[in-house]
Amino acid sequence: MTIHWYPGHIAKAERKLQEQINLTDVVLEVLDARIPISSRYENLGKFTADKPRLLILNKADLADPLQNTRWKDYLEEKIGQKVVLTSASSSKDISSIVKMAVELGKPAIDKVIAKGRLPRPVRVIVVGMPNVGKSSIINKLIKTAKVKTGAKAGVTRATQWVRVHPKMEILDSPGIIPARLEDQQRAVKLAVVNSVSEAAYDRVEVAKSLTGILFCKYKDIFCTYYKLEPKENTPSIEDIAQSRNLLLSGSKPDIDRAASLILSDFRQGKIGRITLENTEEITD
Ligand SMILES: Nc1nc2c(ncn2[C@@H]2O[C@H](COP(=O)(O)OP(=O)(O)OP(=O)(O)O)[C@@H](O)[C@H]2O)c(=O)[nH]1
Ligand SMILES: [Mg+2]
Repeated sequence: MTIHWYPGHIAKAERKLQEQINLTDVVLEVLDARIPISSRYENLGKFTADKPRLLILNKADLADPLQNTRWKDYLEEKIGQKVVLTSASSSKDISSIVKMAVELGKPAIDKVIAKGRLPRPVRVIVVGMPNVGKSSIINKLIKTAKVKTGAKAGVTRATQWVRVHPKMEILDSPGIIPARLEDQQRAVKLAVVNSVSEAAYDRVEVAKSLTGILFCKYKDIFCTYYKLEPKENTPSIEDIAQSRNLLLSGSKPDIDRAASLILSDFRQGKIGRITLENTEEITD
């Protein structure tokens, strides 16, 4: 299968990302909790240099709770990065993001003070692959600030910086990391979570791959949801079309509709809370 990618766009997006990161003290790196390996941008360090980073595993509400804990522990213990699990449905994790970011940015502010200048708020940017939830996180941060500061909302917007806390400002523009798609298995997972434009892949192929992963990792949940007999081999898209009564004339299974259904069921969390990658799969 081929999922296409566009090197020209990537070069341009990376230049913009670098410009934005240069303006900040702390980088909030957002991953999709369902694919913490594939949604990670391995070259981010090249752009952030030695700037502190805070990892956010977003869409935690759609991911497997057990895996969420494992991933958080793994990343904190083995890689030594601070991790916060977040989800759109909850605002309580926002205060811990602010607290940690302010802490991580303290050395940068100390430098400002050492130069004899007045202290300023820590400057933060949110960075991540398409669709991981960057705008949602920014909006939640801004909304929290609006609630807190009441009538002062909007005052700090002038220079693209939004003050979300007396000690923290956020760049009101997410750094989008283009999906590099040389690795097709990774490309499939990015397509599954909607990080890749729909025009770039074949839905039936991606649905087949997703079915394979779900059958391997979450056999019972998967088979129960689609009312399939748990057989030895991965069920086909045709099996799912039959089971869901998605038929064309002459009772032929409608594999296009079945593929779309599987993808949308997964994306909406209907099949269950699922994580497609576990810590043992880390290779580097
Ligand atoms: N279930 C769930 N959905 C989320 C969460 N965060 C974001 N979403 C949804 O995911 C979709 C993408 O969210 P955005 O905040 O637009 O993502 P983004 O990273 O800004 O996307 P781009 O700007 O395209 O790169 C939206 O439909 C959100 O409602 C979450 O934690 N849980
Ligand atoms: Mg966005």
